[in-house]
Amino acid sequence: MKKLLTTVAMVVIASSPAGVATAGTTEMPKPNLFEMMDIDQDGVISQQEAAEDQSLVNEFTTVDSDGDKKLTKEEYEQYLAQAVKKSG
Ligand SMILES: [Ca+2]
Ligand SMILES: [Ca+2]
Repeated sequence: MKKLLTTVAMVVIASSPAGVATAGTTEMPKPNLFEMMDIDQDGVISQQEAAEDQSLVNEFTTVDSDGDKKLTKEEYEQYLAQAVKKSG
């Protein structure tokens, strides 16, 4: 009966949250992206931090709608929304 236990354990692992992530991702907001980009966690993305994302660098001035050379979460989310539209 040990074999059955092993099978059950494997099924449990397979259905853990890590496996769920691939299912049903039609329109998921990604709030963590901003935190990932904001390396020094000062609440804005500097041009240096934006260098992680080449397409963000290319559009930095466009995305930075108030022209302070920093992207707020709001500005970055607008960029993300546009990027989603483009990738269609
Ligand atoms: Ca920052
Ligand atoms: Ca700005």
